[in-house]
This record gives sequence, structure tokens and C-alpha cells, in this order.
Amino acid sequence: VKLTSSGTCGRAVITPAVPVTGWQVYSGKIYVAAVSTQVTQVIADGQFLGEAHYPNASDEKQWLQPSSVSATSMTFSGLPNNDIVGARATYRGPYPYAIGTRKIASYNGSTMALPANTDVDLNCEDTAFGKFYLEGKLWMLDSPGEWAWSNGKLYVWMPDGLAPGSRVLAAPNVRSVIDARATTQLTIDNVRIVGGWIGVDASFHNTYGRASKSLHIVNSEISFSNWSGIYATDATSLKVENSDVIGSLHTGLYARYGSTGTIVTGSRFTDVNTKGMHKGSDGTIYLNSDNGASVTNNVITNSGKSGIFLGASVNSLAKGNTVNGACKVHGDCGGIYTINRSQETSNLNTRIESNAVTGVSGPAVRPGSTDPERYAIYLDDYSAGVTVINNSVTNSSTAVLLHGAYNNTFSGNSFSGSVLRHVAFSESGLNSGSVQKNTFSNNTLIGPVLGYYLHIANPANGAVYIGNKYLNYGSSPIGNPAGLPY
Ligand SMILES: [Ca+2]
Repeated sequence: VKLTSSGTCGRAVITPAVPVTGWQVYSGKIYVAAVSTQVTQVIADGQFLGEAHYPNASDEKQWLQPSSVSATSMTFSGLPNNDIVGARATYRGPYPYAIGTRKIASYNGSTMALPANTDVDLNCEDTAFGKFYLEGKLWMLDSPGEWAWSNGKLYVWMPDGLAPGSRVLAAPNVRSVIDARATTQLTIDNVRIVGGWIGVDASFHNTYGRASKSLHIVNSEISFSNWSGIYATDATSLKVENSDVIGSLHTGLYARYGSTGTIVTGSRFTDVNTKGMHKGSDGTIYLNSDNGASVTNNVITNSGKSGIFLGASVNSLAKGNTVNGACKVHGDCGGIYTINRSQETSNLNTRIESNAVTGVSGPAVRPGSTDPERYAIYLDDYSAGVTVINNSVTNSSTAVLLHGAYNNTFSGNSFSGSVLRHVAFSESGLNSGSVQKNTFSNNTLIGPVLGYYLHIANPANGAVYIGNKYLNYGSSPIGNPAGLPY
């Protein structure tokens, strides 16, 4: 089956969003129109608008600090308006890699109840409570580019402050725009898919008891998904080719739970997990426990979390990709990332080859730490058998971290413009003693950097070094400088 556009008027647009008309001035530059069905997304002039939130700044320094927390509540007094029941609280706990969202069940003026999510819409990451912001009430609509839906009416303050006219599309809560579950050899070619919780759903179909096979998405655009542009579980031979995924709030392509043979090639992933206020995420291209995944010649721009998450995928390849700006929201994060925490294998047999990775950086968010914990290439817990060759890494916080990783090979790479250090090794309690037998050969490490080229915290013998070039640096390129975090 092939889904495509015909005729000469361009790509067909498939979306649950509909035009909103009949606007009247509500207050100041805020306009109101009747929309009876609950609105979950607003697009104006083809651009994503964020739902009304408090406080306004996405800068976490402006987030609210609860005076105390429990497993299911936060205490905070002094809101400008106590109408927050039904609103969402988004929060970052003590870990830089996790941002959670829960719905507020009750509020007594100081303590808000936040039960664990049962709502699939909030089924993102969860974590302990910490600094937070609120989203989803009309009183929070107080700045340009915000919208709110309340009592059958949509309120919007356009980014340019002018009347909405016919420029606004609003979408109800729709799980998927294209339900491709349990399909075989479906091709989606030359269409635009806008809005919805998921753009293309290729997850396992519980009723039919099977997953999708050989789904091919080509020459298409998937934009402004409230969760993931493409979602696949147990899918085989999913292929995404020459397509654009733009502005998904959580993940661009989410292929997990045994999806195998995923191919992503010649595509562009732009502004994933960086739209609106901060959201939980796992990565722009997320592949985990895949076998034979191939991610080649894609351009991944401005990701909130990892650009390419290979996880524990085996026999996989990331080659010829450009990762331009990643980990913009989350720490403990990589431009290209592997993890093998459950030690499913002692040899991932994965290649990270000829990629250009730049701008993997962001603020330090772990309490008490000055390290942003953002790494252009990050081999995490028990990653082993990864070959990293001929990559160019520039202008990132740290070029490479091996965290409890062993038996990996780095050769022919170029590292420049790192802020803290080019290469770091570390271990934690979980993977203590596992950094060993990594090889660095024939890499070029160009200074200056704030720390050392190779920065070794623990252990001292995490790698052997053969034939590397150390350029533009005055003293020993290898060491463990005091004052730098690991
Ligand atoms: Ca606001």
C-alpha cells in the first residue's frame, strides 16, 4: 500500500488541526474564539506555539523551587493565582538527564498533589520532584506566543501581537495522525503530517498481536508532534528516507522494544525536544536494542537531548551524519550515545564513523556541579566493542566521555574547540573497574582547551595511546587536573 500525494498542488497535508476563525479581542493583545473540543496544539503561520505557562522563562533559573517534596506532592506558596488543578507541573529532579511532567490533582494554597501518571499523554520520563514550572491555565497566558484553552474557548496572543485572522490552526488530542500499526510494506511518500501525539504510529498492535514490517517513510515531513514524530515498537525494517521531522516535543524517531533493522538515511531532524518549555526526552533519533540499525547521512539540528541514541543496539552503524547542537535541554547526554547497562553483550559491534558533531553544550544542571555533562560522543555504562573512527568533533563542552566503557577503539578522529577537555574517562559505583582496554590511535587533538586534552579521573589506565597528534598545547596533554569535575 502506498500513501502519497497526487496532482500538481504539492504535498497533501494530513492533520487533525483545523483553522480557527471568528476571533474577537479578549484583553489587550489576547484574542478569543469558540472551539468546543479541547485543544492540545496550536500552530500559527506554520509555527509551533507553546501552551500558556508560569513562569514565562524557559531558563531554569526562573523555575519555582518547592519548599518541600514527597513522592506524590510538592509544596510551594505564593503563586499569583491558585487555580492550578488540572494544570501540568514539569520538573527536574536531582538528575540532569530527566525531566518529568505530572498533572496536578489538588491544591490547597501550598501543597499540590501530583499522583503518578495514568494518562498516556503524560507518559514521558518520570523523576523525583525539584524545580518546576506550571502549564495549561488561562491565567498563565500573559506573553506573546502563548495560548490557552478554557471552557470551550481558545485564547491566543500571537507572536506579532496582531489579530489571528485566518492564521491559526488548532488540534484536538489525537493519538496518531497515521496509524500504521500491524501494517506490512506500507509506503508513506511525499506527504506532510502535522500535529497529533504521534505523527506515524508503527508500534506493536495489541489487538492484532503483531508489529509493523517494512514501513517506508520517504520524501515526507512530520512536524509538531506532541510526543514523537515516528513511534515504533517491535517493528522490523522500518526505513525513514529523505524526510523531515520537525519540532517534535519529545522524540523525533522512537524505535524501541526490539525494533530491528531500522534504517534512517538522508533525512533532517530539526528542533526536536526544544519546542515550548522543557520536556522529558530520550533522543532525537532513538534506537535501543536494535540489531543492524543504520543511521547514515542525516542532519540533526538543535536537539534537546541526544542527537543519535544507539543505546545497546548491536551490529549498528552511525555514519556520515551531521549533529549540530545537541543536549540543549538535558545533561548526562551525548551527541551520539551508546549504553549497555544491562550488559546484554560484551561486544556491541557498532561503528560511529565519519560524523561531524558540533555544539553539544548547555548549562550545568546537576546540583552542586559546574560540569554541563554534555559529550559529543558518549559511550556510557559497559559500552564495549564500539569503533569510533574518522569523526570530526568541534565546539562542544567535552568531545568524548567513556563512562565505564571498555574495549572500544578511537582512531582517526579530530577534536577541537572543546571547552572542558577533549576526552574524559570516568567510573561510578555502578560500573566501577570497567574502564579498560580502550585504544586511542592516530587521532588529532587540537588546543586550546580549559582542561587537558585527555583528562583521566579514574582509573589512570583506561586506554592506550598510539600515534596521536597533540597540537597547540603547551604542556602534557594527558592528566588529571585539579578543580575539574570528572
Ligand atoms: Ca505565561
